[in-house]
Amino acid sequence: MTKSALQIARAAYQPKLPSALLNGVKTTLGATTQSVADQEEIQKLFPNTYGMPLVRFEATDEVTAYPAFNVGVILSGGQAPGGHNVISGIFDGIKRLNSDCRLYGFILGPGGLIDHKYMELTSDIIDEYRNTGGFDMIGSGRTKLETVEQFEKGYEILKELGIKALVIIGGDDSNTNACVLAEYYAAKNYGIQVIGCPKTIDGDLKNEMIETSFGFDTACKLYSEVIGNIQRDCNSARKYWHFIKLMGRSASHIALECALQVQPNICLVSEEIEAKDMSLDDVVTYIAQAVAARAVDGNNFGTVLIPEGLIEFIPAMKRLIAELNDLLAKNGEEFSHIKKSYQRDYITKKLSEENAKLYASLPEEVARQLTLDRDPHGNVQVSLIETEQLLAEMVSRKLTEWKKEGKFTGKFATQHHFFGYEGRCAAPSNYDADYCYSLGYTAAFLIAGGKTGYMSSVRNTTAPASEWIAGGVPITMMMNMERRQGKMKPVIQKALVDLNGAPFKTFVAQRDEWARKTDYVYPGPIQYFGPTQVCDQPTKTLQLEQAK
Ligand code: FBP
Repeated sequence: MTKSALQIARAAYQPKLPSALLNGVKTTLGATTQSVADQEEIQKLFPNTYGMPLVRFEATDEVTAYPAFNVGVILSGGQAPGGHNVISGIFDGIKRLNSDCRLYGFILGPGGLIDHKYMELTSDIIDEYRNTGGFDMIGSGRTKLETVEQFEKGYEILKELGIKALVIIGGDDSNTNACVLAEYYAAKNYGIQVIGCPKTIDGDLKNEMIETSFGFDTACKLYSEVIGNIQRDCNSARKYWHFIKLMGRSASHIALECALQVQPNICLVSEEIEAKDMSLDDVVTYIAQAVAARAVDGNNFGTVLIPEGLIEFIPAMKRLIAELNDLLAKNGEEFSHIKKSYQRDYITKKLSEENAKLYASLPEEVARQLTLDRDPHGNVQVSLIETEQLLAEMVSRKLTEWKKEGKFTGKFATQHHFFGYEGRCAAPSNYDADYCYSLGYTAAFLIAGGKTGYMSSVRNTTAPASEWIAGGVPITMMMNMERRQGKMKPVIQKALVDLNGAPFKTFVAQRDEWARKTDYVYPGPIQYFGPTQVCDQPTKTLQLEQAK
């Protein structure tokens, strides 16, 4: 495999570890825990893994000898920078406990466990992937581990390979499934532990004990670099408004973090739009007003950051999408035979008055996307809707009207961008390289300590790595009951942007100034070598959240 110069140099980087994990490690148990809500129901569903204590690892002079054991690892869901370092952390951690320990990777996500597709991860394989981005060492997948048949198929191969513990590296849903699996194996007395690791660029798997999900840091830094470059271009040419959609599924953490890093003219935050019950027209008017105000100063350019999940958070759009889902579920067959040019008319006639009006106001292409792009469950795939284009077109229409009324005197030309996939497999920043390696290492100690149903937790990460706090959090502690596909289910509570939190408040305090002035910041590319204030800074979100 041909390697870039950076890849070669970066392979030698030794990720930093909390000092508690460097020599002898002692386990301290904290108080017993409760789920964040619905305690009685969650306790009933998880009789073996509910209420367990918090675990904290501390340094000791005594070094314990452990018998050899085997571990399995799965990468689940979307890629996030640092996944390979979690695996190398597990590998180095278990080898330090006993050099005869073995690590097996299941191929292409949870599906590999069910289909018995795996490979042993030996030191030569691990060394190839240290500090690299991507999940290509073993691949990832989105198969959900949720049925007894799947658990039993998994057990067959785990038993065959003599695996004592399985580490599932995933987001909120994958870690929920990890906990269900832990409970199942515990109830069956199979002697197999399950440990979770918090992964997702979306940043929405966090709580009191999990400061951040890995990958968020690198992905946001990469997007901020590119947005910064666009801002410089935009401030040089002074002729375009750039509409930039950012990945992140429902939560707006990525958009907000990028805004804090680059100081754009506008950043929409879906959670705020929902809380204020804003309509699509309100959002469009808000942007158009900023464009018109800058035009008065002669600035016919700017940047607008848009979170991927925005559409779902506009209450009126949510209602329209729900009605469209039902309508197409009922009339899908008939609809598919209607000529393209009549399809919009057909839908409009069948919709309720309020939704018909909104649907009619949408640009042609977006209206088409809302009716055609559906997932296997019959839902509109909102991530495929070109929100950046939708908003740009609607703002343009509004400004044309305002021009006639004399309310807008400037020019309005647009460019659109979507940043997502290019950030998910970037080489992990020092923060993610260290954090992920520490998460993996911590998982190894949780396994050695016989823990199951825990998520690996590394906290205090705004301090130097030596002061990071490593331990484990019972996954049931993060759960509540939510309606999923018509049924109440125990799930890890998703963390959306907290409108009372420091990151959002900091943004709000400055956004009006950013909107009117040109106060761009150009963060530049992620630095892997150099002074710590350039290379090791965590995200602004984390710094603001952790500032005491
Ligand atoms: P995870 O939640 O599994 O980490 O995935 C994150 C994500 O990148 C979202 O931001 C995005 O909406 C989604 O994956 C895209 O999914 P896919 O990779 O299937 O296109």
